[in-house]
Amino acid sequence: MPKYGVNLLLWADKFDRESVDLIPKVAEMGFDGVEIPIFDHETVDIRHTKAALRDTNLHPIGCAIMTHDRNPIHEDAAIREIGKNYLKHSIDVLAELGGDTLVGPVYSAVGALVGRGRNQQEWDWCVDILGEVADFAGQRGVTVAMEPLNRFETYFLNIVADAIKLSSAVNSPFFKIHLDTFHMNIEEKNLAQAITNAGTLLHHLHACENDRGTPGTGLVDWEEVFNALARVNYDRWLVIESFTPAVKEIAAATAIWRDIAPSAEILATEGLAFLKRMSAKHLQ
Ligand code: LER
Ligand code: MN
Repeated sequence: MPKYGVNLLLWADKFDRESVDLIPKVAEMGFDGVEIPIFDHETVDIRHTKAALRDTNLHPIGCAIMTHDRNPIHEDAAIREIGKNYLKHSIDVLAELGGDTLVGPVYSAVGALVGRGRNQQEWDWCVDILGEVADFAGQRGVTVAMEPLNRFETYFLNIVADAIKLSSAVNSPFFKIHLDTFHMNIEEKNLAQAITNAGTLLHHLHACENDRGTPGTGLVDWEEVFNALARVNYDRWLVIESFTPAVKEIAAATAIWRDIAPSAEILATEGLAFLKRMSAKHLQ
């Protein structure tokens, strides 16, 4: 059976001492794990986070984000190096918290669009850096799963077919694929086929509605999605990732301009109940 998580970006735009207090709340809602945005290592309070995870029995998943000044495909070698070191440091932080999965668009800065598609040089830089990062992760018992994003957030990786290519170029058992049904709904021709093609490379799933509202209330064909997850014997994380206008920085970065659910709590609890119902039906 899969495990269920929610990304803390639903309530907070950074992970600091204050957001550690969200961990018991997530546990009370019935989740098995919590996806922690490891955006700024300085703000992560390792000691309190470990204590909260231990007390609640929640499992941590790390979520990384690349920015303009830490970007594995930037033309400035110093910025590529900062991107690589940021990923390694995130892996260390996650391992210290007891986690084994680092997810997100680890290949390029989110929102960096350059008016063309990716080029071979960027691909080669990315393969080199992610290869080194995957080795580093493997030595610490961590797997990195890269997330294709829609065309408005990245030009580097939009579809599963390209994620499979990147995975085979990096060629590491510690480098896999993270899919997000919100992005897939924009980019893929067929969600079920894309999941089936990812197969055993699929390591993490953001189970998100087409409008990032409560899973099960929109256009995503969840019957098809869960049928495909069953076909590939998926038994890893199903994580709800959404954002609200109240969390201003993340809302701006993800273009959330209106309420897409009655509240963050309703989105999380009703979304979780829906995912559990779908799993019970399809994933035995
Ligand atoms: C952003 O659109 C997203 O899906 C996140 O998982 C990446 O930061
Ligand atoms: Mn996502």
